[in-house]
Amino acid sequence: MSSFSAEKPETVNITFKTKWLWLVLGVILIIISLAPVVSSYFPSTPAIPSSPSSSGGGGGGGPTPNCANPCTIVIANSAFGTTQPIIVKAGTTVTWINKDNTQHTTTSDTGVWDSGILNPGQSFKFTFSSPGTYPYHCNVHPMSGTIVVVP
Ligand SMILES: [Cu+2]
Repeated sequence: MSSFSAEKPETVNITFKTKWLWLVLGVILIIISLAPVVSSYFPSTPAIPSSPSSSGGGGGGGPTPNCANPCTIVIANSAFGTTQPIIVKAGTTVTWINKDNTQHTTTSDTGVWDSGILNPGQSFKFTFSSPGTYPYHCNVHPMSGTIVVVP
C-alpha cells in the first residue's frame, strides 16, 4: 500500500510538468503561426501586389480605355452617352452625334473645343492628342461629361 501511495504524487507531478510542456509548446506554435501574419503588416516585401504589365496596353498606369478609336458618343435623352467618363487613348478622334430631338453643343469647360449648336442629326469631331482630363458641357442644357485621355 505504501508503494502505491508513493507513486501517486509522482504521477501527478509528471502530469503537471507535461501540462507546462504543452503550454510552452502551444505558445511557441502560436508565435510561429502568427509570425507571417505579423510580418505581413510591414510593407517591406509586397507579396502579391500589381505586376506593372497588368493594366494591359495602358502603359502609363492610367485607367483602361472604354472607347476605341474612332470613338463615338451618342447624345440622346439630354445626356452625353451612357458612360462617364469616356476614356480614350491619346490620338483618338471622338465624334459626338446628336441623336436627340433638340439642339445641343459639346463645349470644353477649358476652351479646348466647342462644337457650336448641333442640330438633331449633326455631329462634331475632335482629336485628343494630349493625355489629360477634359470636362465638357452643353451650352443649352445642364448636361456635362468628361473625356479622360490616357497615354
Ligand atoms: Cu444640350
